[in-house]
Amino acid sequence: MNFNDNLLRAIRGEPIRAIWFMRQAGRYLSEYKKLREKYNIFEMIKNPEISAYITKLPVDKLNVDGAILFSDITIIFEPMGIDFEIVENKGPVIRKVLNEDDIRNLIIIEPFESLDFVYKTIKILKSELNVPLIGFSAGPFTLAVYLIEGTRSKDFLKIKEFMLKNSTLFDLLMEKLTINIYKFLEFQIKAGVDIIQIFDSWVGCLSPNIFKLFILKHIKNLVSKLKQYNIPIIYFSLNTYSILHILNELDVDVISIDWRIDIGKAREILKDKAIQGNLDPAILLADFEIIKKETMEILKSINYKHIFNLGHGILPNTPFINVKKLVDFVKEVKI
Ligand code: 1CP
Repeated sequence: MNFNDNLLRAIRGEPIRAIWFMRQAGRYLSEYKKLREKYNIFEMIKNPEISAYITKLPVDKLNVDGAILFSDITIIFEPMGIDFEIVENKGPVIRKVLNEDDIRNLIIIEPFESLDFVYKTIKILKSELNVPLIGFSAGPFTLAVYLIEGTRSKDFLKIKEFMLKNSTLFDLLMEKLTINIYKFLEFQIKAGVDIIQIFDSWVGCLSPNIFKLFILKHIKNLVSKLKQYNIPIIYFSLNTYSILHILNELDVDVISIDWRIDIGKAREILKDKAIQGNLDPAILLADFEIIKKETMEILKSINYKHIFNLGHGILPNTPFINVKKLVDFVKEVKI
Protein backbone atom coordinates (compact mmCIF):
# COMPACT_ATOMS: atom_id res chain seq x y z
CA MET A 1 0.00 0.00 0.00
CA ASN A 2 1.69 3.21 -1.20
CA PHE A 3 1.45 6.11 1.22
CA ASN A 4 -0.22 9.13 -0.40
CA ASP A 5 1.55 12.17 1.05
CA ASN A 6 0.03 14.79 -1.32
CA LEU A 7 -1.41 16.70 1.63
CA LEU A 8 1.92 16.97 3.47
CA ARG A 9 3.68 17.92 0.25
CA ALA A 10 1.11 20.60 -0.63
CA ILE A 11 1.54 22.10 2.84
CA ARG A 12 5.31 22.21 2.32
CA GLY A 13 4.82 24.08 -0.93
CA GLU A 14 5.57 21.34 -3.45
CA PRO A 15 3.64 21.79 -6.71
CA ILE A 16 0.97 19.22 -6.02
CA ARG A 17 -2.79 19.39 -5.57
CA ALA A 18 -4.36 18.00 -2.40
CA ILE A 19 -7.99 17.73 -1.37
CA TRP A 20 -10.00 16.66 1.67
CA PHE A 21 -13.20 17.90 3.32
CA MET A 22 -14.20 19.06 6.75
CA ARG A 23 -17.07 16.85 7.96
CA GLN A 24 -16.18 14.32 5.29
CA ALA A 25 -17.25 11.60 7.73
CA GLY A 26 -20.84 12.62 8.22
CA ARG A 27 -24.50 12.43 7.34
CA TYR A 28 -24.17 12.71 3.55
CA LEU A 29 -22.76 9.15 3.70
CA SER A 30 -25.39 6.40 3.70
CA GLU A 31 -23.12 4.13 5.80
CA TYR A 32 -22.91 6.86 8.44
CA LYS A 33 -26.68 7.35 8.50
CA LYS A 34 -27.19 3.62 8.94
CA LEU A 35 -24.85 3.53 11.95
CA ARG A 36 -26.60 6.56 13.45
CA GLU A 37 -29.86 4.60 13.52
CA LYS A 38 -28.21 2.30 16.07
CA TYR A 39 -25.77 4.53 17.96
CA ASN A 40 -25.56 8.13 19.08
CA ILE A 41 -22.49 10.16 18.19
CA PHE A 42 -20.65 9.52 21.46
CA GLU A 43 -21.27 5.78 21.31
CA MET A 44 -19.63 5.88 17.89
CA ILE A 45 -16.70 8.08 18.95
CA LYS A 46 -16.01 5.99 22.05
CA ASN A 47 -15.91 2.75 20.08
CA PRO A 48 -12.46 2.64 18.40
CA GLU A 49 -13.51 0.12 15.71
CA ILE A 50 -16.57 2.15 14.69
CA SER A 51 -14.75 5.46 14.92
CA ALA A 52 -11.85 4.16 12.79
CA TYR A 53 -14.31 2.70 10.27
CA ILE A 54 -16.11 6.05 9.87
CA THR A 55 -12.81 7.92 9.61
CA LYS A 56 -11.73 5.65 6.75
CA LEU A 57 -15.04 5.72 4.82
CA PRO A 58 -14.39 8.95 2.87
CA VAL A 59 -10.82 7.91 2.10
CA ASP A 60 -12.02 4.62 0.61
CA LYS A 61 -15.08 6.04 -1.14
CA LEU A 62 -13.79 9.42 -2.34
CA ASN A 63 -10.04 8.97 -2.64
CA VAL A 64 -9.36 12.16 -0.65
CA ASP A 65 -5.77 12.93 0.39
CA GLY A 66 -6.37 13.10 4.13
CA ALA A 67 -8.43 11.46 6.88
CA ILE A 68 -9.86 13.43 9.79
CA LEU A 69 -10.30 11.56 13.03
CA PHE A 70 -13.97 10.86 13.70
CA SER A 71 -14.49 12.67 16.99
CA ASP A 72 -15.89 16.02 18.13
CA ILE A 73 -14.57 19.23 19.68
CA THR A 74 -16.69 18.52 22.78
CA ILE A 75 -15.02 15.19 23.53
CA ILE A 76 -12.84 16.83 26.23
CA PHE A 77 -15.91 18.20 28.06
CA GLU A 78 -16.70 14.99 29.93
CA PRO A 79 -13.22 14.61 31.51
CA MET A 80 -13.37 18.37 32.29
CA GLY A 81 -16.49 17.71 34.35
CA ILE A 82 -18.87 19.60 32.02
CA ASP A 83 -22.48 18.40 31.92
CA PHE A 84 -23.70 18.57 28.31
CA GLU A 85 -25.40 16.73 25.46
CA ILE A 86 -25.47 16.87 21.65
CA VAL A 87 -28.98 17.81 20.57
CA GLU A 88 -30.33 16.77 17.17
CA ASN A 89 -30.05 19.58 14.58
CA LYS A 90 -28.58 21.91 17.17
CA GLY A 91 -25.21 20.63 18.33
CA PRO A 92 -23.71 20.81 21.82
CA VAL A 93 -25.93 22.07 24.65
CA ILE A 94 -24.38 22.69 28.09
CA ARG A 95 -26.82 21.77 30.87
CA LYS A 96 -25.24 24.21 33.33
CA VAL A 97 -23.26 27.15 31.98
CA LEU A 98 -20.14 27.97 33.96
CA ASN A 99 -20.08 30.40 36.88
CA GLU A 100 -17.01 31.84 38.61
CA ASP A 101 -16.51 28.83 40.91
CA ASP A 102 -16.86 26.41 38.02
CA ILE A 103 -14.18 28.29 36.08
CA ARG A 104 -11.79 28.34 39.07
CA ASN A 105 -12.38 24.60 39.60
CA LEU A 106 -12.24 23.57 35.94
CA ILE A 107 -10.49 20.22 35.69
CA ILE A 108 -7.20 19.88 33.84
CA ILE A 109 -7.56 16.64 31.89
CA GLU A 110 -5.24 13.62 31.76
CA PRO A 111 -6.04 12.34 28.26
CA PHE A 112 -3.97 9.15 28.61
CA GLU A 113 -6.38 8.15 31.39
CA SER A 114 -9.73 9.60 30.35
CA LEU A 115 -9.55 9.50 26.56
CA ASP A 116 -7.99 6.11 26.01
CA PHE A 117 -10.53 5.33 23.24
CA VAL A 118 -9.08 8.16 21.13
CA TYR A 119 -5.62 6.65 21.50
CA LYS A 120 -6.90 3.26 20.40
CA THR A 121 -8.73 4.73 17.39
CA ILE A 122 -5.59 6.55 16.25
CA LYS A 123 -3.52 3.36 16.63
CA ILE A 124 -5.97 1.37 14.46
CA LEU A 125 -6.01 4.13 11.85
CA LYS A 126 -2.25 4.47 11.70
CA SER A 127 -1.94 0.80 10.86
CA GLU A 128 -4.64 0.90 8.17
CA LEU A 129 -4.57 4.31 6.48
CA ASN A 130 -2.53 5.23 3.43
CA VAL A 131 -3.08 8.99 3.80
CA PRO A 132 -2.12 11.43 6.60
CA LEU A 133 -4.38 11.42 9.66
CA ILE A 134 -5.60 14.81 10.87
CA GLY A 135 -6.16 15.15 14.61
CA PHE A 136 -8.06 18.13 15.96
CA SER A 137 -9.42 20.22 18.77
CA ALA A 138 -11.39 23.44 19.01
CA GLY A 139 -9.62 26.70 19.78
CA PRO A 140 -10.08 28.08 23.32
CA PHE A 141 -12.55 30.81 22.36
CA THR A 142 -14.75 28.38 20.44
CA LEU A 143 -15.00 26.10 23.49
CA ALA A 144 -15.61 29.13 25.73
CA VAL A 145 -18.57 30.12 23.53
CA TYR A 146 -20.34 26.82 24.29
CA LEU A 147 -19.44 26.96 28.00
CA ILE A 148 -20.72 30.52 28.50
CA GLU A 149 -23.52 30.78 25.91
CA GLY A 150 -24.72 27.23 26.62
CA THR A 151 -25.07 26.48 22.94
CA ARG A 152 -24.22 27.77 19.50
CA SER A 153 -25.05 31.43 19.29
CA LYS A 154 -26.24 33.79 16.56
CA ASP A 155 -25.10 37.06 18.11
CA PHE A 156 -22.53 35.87 20.69
CA LEU A 157 -23.76 38.54 23.11
CA LYS A 158 -23.45 36.46 26.29
CA ILE A 159 -19.81 35.59 25.71
CA LYS A 160 -19.00 39.18 24.67
CA GLU A 161 -20.67 40.64 27.74
CA PHE A 162 -18.92 38.08 29.93
CA MET A 163 -15.46 38.75 28.53
CA LEU A 164 -15.83 42.51 28.66
CA LYS A 165 -17.26 42.63 32.20
CA ASN A 166 -15.11 39.89 33.74
CA SER A 167 -11.93 40.11 31.73
CA THR A 168 -9.71 38.56 34.42
CA LEU A 169 -12.01 35.60 34.86
CA PHE A 170 -12.37 35.23 31.09
CA ASP A 171 -8.58 35.21 30.81
CA LEU A 172 -8.40 32.44 33.43
CA LEU A 173 -11.01 30.44 31.50
CA MET A 174 -9.05 30.87 28.26
CA GLU A 175 -5.83 29.85 30.03
CA LYS A 176 -7.37 26.68 31.42
CA LEU A 177 -9.02 25.78 28.12
CA THR A 178 -5.72 26.35 26.32
CA ILE A 179 -3.93 23.97 28.71
CA ASN A 180 -6.60 21.31 28.15
CA ILE A 181 -6.51 21.77 24.38
CA TYR A 182 -2.73 21.56 24.40
CA LYS A 183 -2.78 18.37 26.45
CA PHE A 184 -5.40 16.85 24.15
CA LEU A 185 -3.50 17.74 20.97
CA GLU A 186 -0.15 16.61 22.40
CA PHE A 187 -1.82 13.31 23.28
CA GLN A 188 -3.12 12.87 19.73
CA ILE A 189 0.35 13.66 18.34
CA LYS A 190 1.91 11.06 20.66
CA ALA A 191 -0.68 8.54 19.49
CA GLY A 192 0.42 9.18 15.91
CA VAL A 193 -1.62 11.83 14.05
CA ASP A 194 0.28 13.47 11.17
CA ILE A 195 -1.37 16.90 11.11
CA ILE A 196 -3.27 18.99 13.66
CA GLN A 197 -6.24 21.23 12.88
CA ILE A 198 -7.45 23.83 15.38
CA PHE A 199 -11.15 24.52 14.74
CA ASP A 200 -11.67 28.06 16.01
CA SER A 201 -15.03 28.39 14.28
CA TRP A 202 -16.43 31.38 16.18
CA VAL A 203 -13.57 33.93 16.53
CA GLY A 204 -14.90 35.78 13.47
CA CYS A 205 -17.63 37.33 15.64
CA LEU A 206 -15.03 39.58 17.29
CA SER A 207 -13.60 42.92 16.19
CA PRO A 208 -9.93 42.88 15.20
CA ASN A 209 -8.99 44.83 18.32
CA ILE A 210 -10.91 42.60 20.75
CA PHE A 211 -9.49 39.52 19.02
CA LYS A 212 -6.00 40.92 19.54
CA LEU A 213 -6.60 41.95 23.16
CA PHE A 214 -8.45 38.88 24.45
CA ILE A 215 -7.72 35.90 22.23
CA LEU A 216 -4.53 36.12 20.20
CA LYS A 217 -2.01 35.48 23.00
CA HIS A 218 -3.77 32.23 23.96
CA ILE A 219 -3.68 30.89 20.41
CA LYS A 220 -0.03 31.95 20.08
CA ASN A 221 0.74 30.21 23.35
CA LEU A 222 -0.98 27.00 22.19
CA VAL A 223 0.79 27.05 18.83
CA SER A 224 4.22 27.76 20.31
CA LYS A 225 3.90 24.76 22.65
CA LEU A 226 2.75 22.49 19.82
CA LYS A 227 5.63 23.60 17.59
CA GLN A 228 8.12 21.32 19.42
CA TYR A 229 6.41 18.32 17.80
CA ASN A 230 7.22 19.55 14.33
CA ILE A 231 4.02 18.50 12.58
CA PRO A 232 1.91 20.79 10.39
CA ILE A 233 -0.73 22.89 12.14
CA ILE A 234 -3.87 24.13 10.37
CA TYR A 235 -5.85 27.01 11.91
CA PHE A 236 -9.51 27.13 10.82
CA SER A 237 -12.06 29.85 11.45
CA LEU A 238 -15.05 31.49 9.82
CA ASN A 239 -15.79 35.13 8.92
CA THR A 240 -12.18 36.19 9.33
CA TYR A 241 -11.47 38.52 6.43
CA SER A 242 -11.07 41.44 8.85
CA ILE A 243 -8.51 39.61 11.01
CA LEU A 244 -6.65 37.70 8.31
CA HIS A 245 -3.62 39.98 8.60
CA ILE A 246 -3.51 39.18 12.32
CA LEU A 247 -3.86 35.43 11.69
CA ASN A 248 -0.86 35.76 9.40
CA GLU A 249 1.19 36.41 12.58
CA LEU A 250 0.41 32.91 13.88
CA ASP A 251 3.26 30.43 13.53
CA VAL A 252 1.00 27.86 11.86
CA ASP A 253 1.55 26.19 8.50
CA VAL A 254 -1.94 26.52 7.05
CA ILE A 255 -4.80 29.01 7.42
CA SER A 256 -8.21 27.62 6.51
CA ILE A 257 -10.57 30.29 5.15
CA ASP A 258 -14.27 30.36 4.36
CA TRP A 259 -15.99 31.31 1.08
CA ARG A 260 -16.68 34.90 2.08
CA ILE A 261 -13.08 35.73 1.18
CA ASP A 262 -11.69 35.83 -2.35
CA ILE A 263 -8.92 33.25 -2.16
CA GLY A 264 -6.65 35.36 -4.39
CA LYS A 265 -6.95 38.23 -1.89
CA ALA A 266 -6.26 35.82 0.97
CA ARG A 267 -3.10 34.72 -0.89
CA GLU A 268 -1.87 38.35 -0.89
CA ILE A 269 -2.53 38.79 2.84
CA LEU A 270 -1.23 35.40 3.97
CA LYS A 271 2.06 35.73 2.09
CA ASP A 272 3.84 32.37 2.23
CA LYS A 273 1.44 30.38 4.40
CA ALA A 274 -0.45 27.48 2.88
CA ILE A 275 -4.16 28.22 2.42
CA GLN A 276 -6.99 25.74 2.81
CA GLY A 277 -10.43 26.25 1.29
CA ASN A 278 -12.67 27.73 0.21
CA LEU A 279 -15.67 26.46 -1.77
CA ASP A 280 -19.03 27.35 -0.23
CA PRO A 281 -20.51 24.04 1.06
CA ALA A 282 -23.86 25.10 -0.46
CA ILE A 283 -22.30 24.93 -3.95
CA LEU A 284 -22.24 21.14 -3.55
CA LEU A 285 -26.04 21.19 -3.56
CA ALA A 286 -26.05 22.63 -7.10
CA ASP A 287 -25.71 21.04 -10.56
CA PHE A 288 -22.25 19.79 -11.40
CA GLU A 289 -21.71 22.49 -14.06
CA ILE A 290 -21.95 25.13 -11.33
CA ILE A 291 -19.72 23.13 -9.00
CA LYS A 292 -17.12 22.90 -11.77
CA LYS A 293 -17.28 26.59 -12.56
CA GLU A 294 -16.91 27.70 -8.93
CA THR A 295 -14.10 25.21 -8.39
CA MET A 296 -12.25 26.57 -11.44
CA GLU A 297 -12.56 30.10 -10.02
CA ILE A 298 -10.70 28.93 -6.94
CA LEU A 299 -8.06 26.90 -8.76
CA LYS A 300 -7.33 29.80 -11.13
CA SER A 301 -6.91 32.22 -8.23
CA ILE A 302 -4.31 30.25 -6.30
CA ASN A 303 -1.52 28.14 -7.68
CA TYR A 304 0.78 27.22 -4.83
CA LYS A 305 0.57 26.09 -1.21
CA HIS A 306 -3.14 25.41 -1.62
CA ILE A 307 -5.20 22.61 -0.10
CA PHE A 308 -8.58 22.29 -1.74
CA ASN A 309 -11.40 22.10 0.82
CA LEU A 310 -14.74 23.71 1.54
CA GLY A 311 -15.02 26.88 3.60
CA HIS A 312 -16.84 24.88 6.31
CA GLY A 313 -18.13 21.33 6.73
CA ILE A 314 -20.04 19.27 4.13
CA LEU A 315 -23.78 19.83 4.63
CA PRO A 316 -25.77 16.73 5.64
CA ASN A 317 -28.08 16.95 2.59
CA THR A 318 -25.21 17.04 0.07
CA PRO A 319 -25.55 14.41 -2.70
CA PHE A 320 -22.63 11.99 -2.36
CA ILE A 321 -22.15 11.86 -6.13
CA ASN A 322 -21.40 15.61 -6.23
CA VAL A 323 -18.63 15.21 -3.66
CA LYS A 324 -17.18 12.25 -5.54
CA LYS A 325 -17.22 14.09 -8.87
CA LEU A 326 -15.62 17.15 -7.28
CA VAL A 327 -12.69 15.10 -5.95
CA ASP A 328 -12.11 13.53 -9.37
CA PHE A 329 -12.37 16.92 -11.07
CA VAL A 330 -9.88 18.62 -8.73
CA LYS A 331 -7.44 15.73 -9.13
CA GLU A 332 -7.63 15.68 -12.92
CA VAL A 333 -8.23 19.21 -14.19
CA LYS A 334 -5.30 21.05 -15.76
CA ILE A 335 -5.11 24.82 -15.37
O1 1CP B 1 -24.72 12.53 13.47
C1 1CP B 1 -24.88 13.43 14.32
O2 1CP B 1 -25.95 13.79 14.78
C2 1CP B 1 -23.67 14.10 14.87
C3 1CP B 1 -23.31 15.32 14.14
C4 1CP B 1 -21.87 15.56 14.47
C5 1CP B 1 -20.77 15.04 13.78
C6 1CP B 1 -20.74 14.17 12.56
C7 1CP B 1 -21.38 16.30 15.57
C8 1CP B 1 -22.16 17.00 16.60
N1 1CP B 1 -20.01 16.25 15.53
C9 1CP B 1 -19.59 15.51 14.46
C10 1CP B 1 -18.22 15.15 14.10
C11 1CP B 1 -17.25 16.23 14.00
N2 1CP B 1 -17.29 17.46 14.60
C12 1CP B 1 -16.04 16.14 13.29
C13 1CP B 1 -15.63 14.82 12.65
C14 1CP B 1 -14.75 14.67 11.58
C15 1CP B 1 -15.18 15.21 10.25
O3 1CP B 1 -14.94 16.40 9.98
O4 1CP B 1 -15.69 14.42 9.41
C16 1CP B 1 -15.38 17.38 13.41
C17 1CP B 1 -14.08 17.81 12.80
C18 1CP B 1 -16.18 18.20 14.24
C19 1CP B 1 -15.80 19.55 14.65
C20 1CP B 1 -16.78 20.42 15.31
N3 1CP B 1 -17.80 20.05 16.16
C21 1CP B 1 -16.78 21.84 15.23
C22 1CP B 1 -15.78 22.64 14.46
C23 1CP B 1 -16.12 22.72 13.03
C24 1CP B 1 -17.38 23.47 12.69
O5 1CP B 1 -18.33 22.79 12.27
O6 1CP B 1 -17.41 24.69 12.84
C25 1CP B 1 -17.84 22.32 15.99
C26 1CP B 1 -18.23 23.77 16.20
C27 1CP B 1 -18.47 21.20 16.59
C28 1CP B 1 -19.59 21.19 17.53
C29 1CP B 1 -20.67 20.32 17.03
N4 1CP B 1 -20.76 18.98 17.31
C30 1CP B 1 -21.83 18.43 16.63
C31 1CP B 1 -22.41 19.47 15.87
C32 1CP B 1 -23.60 19.32 14.99
C33 1CP B 1 -21.65 20.63 16.11
C34 1CP B 1 -21.83 21.98 15.46
C35 1CP B 1 -22.94 22.73 16.06
C36 1CP B 1 -22.75 24.19 15.88
O7 1CP B 1 -22.74 24.64 14.71
O8 1CP B 1 -22.60 24.86 16.92
